[in-house]
Amino acid sequence: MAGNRTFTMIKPDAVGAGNTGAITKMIEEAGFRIVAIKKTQLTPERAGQFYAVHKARPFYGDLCAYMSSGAIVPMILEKDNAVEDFRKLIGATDPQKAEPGTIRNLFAKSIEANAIHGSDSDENASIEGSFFFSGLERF
Ligand code: FUP
Repeated sequence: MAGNRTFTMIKPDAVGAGNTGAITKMIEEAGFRIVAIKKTQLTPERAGQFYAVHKARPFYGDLCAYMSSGAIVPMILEKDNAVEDFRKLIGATDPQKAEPGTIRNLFAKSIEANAIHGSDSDENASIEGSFFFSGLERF
């Protein structure tokens, strides 16, 4: 059965451009409840841990440098079918391929600076949420 929570973070390009409010509004208007939210910044080491799955990829070094270059806004979100519905709301990794009206289509600058992350499975949503937040049982 599909889970009802996913994890997201607004990335440094979108936070730096002042789009945190506009993106958060889109997320809430799409029916997601914000369970947890904060503003923080990753060190290159922490960014490397978060994206460890991509360690062997050619873009890994640049990605870690970029993801630690400015503030991010991680969130845990709740909605029926959260992971799949959120991936639809953000659109394809490459903003050139993202459907019109998706968050990446509207706000991303490039495939690297692509405005927002969305977990790709219930299991990763749980792992990634725990990377930034603890003590959420009461929410
Ligand atoms: P997504 O699940 O859509 O975030 O995409 P991936 O897990 O495939 O990639 C994670 C992040 O790596 C992307 F958000 C941006 C970065 N990336 C690149 O910088 N270049 C690429 O060619 C692919 C991904």
